[in-house]
Formats: sequence, C-alpha cells, structure tokens
Amino acid sequence: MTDAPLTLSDETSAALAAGRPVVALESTIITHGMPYPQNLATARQVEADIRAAGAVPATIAVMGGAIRVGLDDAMLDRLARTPDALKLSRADLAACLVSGRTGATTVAATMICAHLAGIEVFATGGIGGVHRGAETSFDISADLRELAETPVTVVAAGAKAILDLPKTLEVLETLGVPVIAFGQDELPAFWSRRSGLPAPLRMDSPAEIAAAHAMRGRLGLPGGQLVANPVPAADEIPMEEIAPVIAAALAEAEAAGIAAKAVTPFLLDRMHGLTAGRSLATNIALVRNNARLAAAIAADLARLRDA
Ligand code: PSU
Ligand code: MN
Repeated sequence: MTDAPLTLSDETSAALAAGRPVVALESTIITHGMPYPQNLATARQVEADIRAAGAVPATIAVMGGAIRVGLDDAMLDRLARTPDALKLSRADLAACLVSGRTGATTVAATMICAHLAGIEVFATGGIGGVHRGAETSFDISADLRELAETPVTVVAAGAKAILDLPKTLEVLETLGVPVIAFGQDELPAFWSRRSGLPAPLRMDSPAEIAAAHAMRGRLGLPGGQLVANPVPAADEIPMEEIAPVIAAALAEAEAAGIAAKAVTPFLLDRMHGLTAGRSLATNIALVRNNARLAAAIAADLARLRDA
C-alpha cells in the first residue's frame, strides 16, 4: 500500500485489481513534445491503439495536487491545451504536487507514478539520454537513472537521435539497464530504424520481454528494462536524411543559448519545423507502434502472473 496522493481512473483500478494488462503513458510528450492539436489527436489515438490491442491505457499527469493515473477525455483535452504545464522529472514531482499546479510527467516521473500504481509496462516515443556535448554541459537525462532504479519496462523507439547515442548506451550499461532491441540487432534511433550501433540485447517476441521483466523481479534486481522498438519502415526518416536536420536544430539551440529542461522540447519543435511536419508524422507513428508492443508485453506479463 502507498500513502502517495494517487487517483486512479475507475477503468485503471478495475483492470489492475483483476490482473488485466495495463499500459502507462506519459504526458510530457503531450505538453512539450508535440504542438496542439496533433498532441491531443495522438494522445487519443495511442489510447485507442492500446485498447484495440486488448490492454487498458493509463495516461499519467499531476493535476490539482494528485497524481492522476488514467485521464478521461476532458482531462486529456485540458492538458493538451495547457502550454504552461510544468515538465516533471523525479526532482519536481513532490514540489508540483504540493503547489497544486498542473504538471506533465517525463519518462522518469511517469515510471515513478506507474510503479506506485502497480503498472509495470509503459510506452513512450523516445527516452531522454546523454546530450551531445555532455562532457562540458553535464546534460544527462534523469530518465537514465530512473531506468536503473524503478522496475518498469519502458518501450521507446530508442533514444532520440538528437542525443549522443554511444554515450547514452555507455551510461545505461554502467547503470545496469538492459537495452533490448526488438526484432533487430541494431539500436534504432527514434526517427530512423538504424543507428549504426549494435544493441546490447535483442529479443524477438513480447513474451520473452515479459519473461525477462518477471525474471528481474525474481532476482531482486531494481530498475527496469529499455525496449528499443524500431519505427515502422514506411514511416521512418533514414539517418542520412535526418542527420543534417538534427545538426541544424542543434546549431539553433546553441545559438539561442537553450539549456536544461528546455533543450529537448526546443529541439523537437525545431525538427518539426525544419522538416515541415515530417518528423512529427514519424514521431506519431513510432509512439503508436510502441503502444502496440507495450500492450502485447503487458498481456504476456498478465498471462505469466496467471500461470
Ligand atoms: N519522447 C517523445 N517526445 C518527448 C519526450 C519523449 O517522443 O517529448 C520527452 C519525455 O518525457 C522524456 C523527455 O522523458 O522528453 C526527456 O527530457 P530531458 O531530455 O530534459 O530529460
Ligand atoms: Mn536534460
């Protein structure tokens, strides 16, 4: 039992009580990752994708002094139109709750809230990681340490290619986080299926990922798993095409002196602008693809618990 200020939707609490599959979803992608109205349409679509795959979606956000797990459509709509929502990571969660303000949870904060609610699988777009130039900026996302600490399996399309991917893999290895490419040997790179980097682990079925999640629990290992699911081929932007756009967005961020929490939202927004929306379409497709895989993993975890 937890004493945390958690408010579960009826649908979420019924599913958890019955041991049915539930997939957590983050909200920073809604408030800081995509423009309105595509953010709202995507949030609704992703929830529908999870339902169609036989699981219950639970989008997580902080509203009115409580962690809401499972937002109804009116809450989703309100959140999508709250441009000044706080971006919450582990460091900000308690402060936002006591302030009563609206906060959107990043990967790190969503993992914490999902775990409090008893949800073991979470779908997002791409996790935060080690930023390029981290050797001087020290900008390393709190998402990485959270993966080492909180036992939730996170399905992403790899780390965002705006990051330093080799350094991100090194930090994940140091932290003991399993990085599992789904169905291929190479680490996917968000908008692109390929990164040129071998993934540390590969699995080809949701059942195997669920079994590995359960085995970590049996071993008493803290922390989660990162599942790196390649964007569907029809929706990808190959690395050769996206690399110069990333370079341009990074140069703009540098010239504008963007730092800390603002970096990732700024870069995503500029990528969308510089590609005339193509990177946004790819982002939407990969989140949907991750939601479907997460639903399958959650279903396999539920079957394991029944066995
Ligand atoms: N994936 C997306 N869009 C996003 C994010 C992930 O497709 O906006 C968000 C996640 O909430 C992730 C955050 O936790 O970006 C990383 O931010 P930072 O680099 O500041 O830790
Ligand atoms: Mn950062």
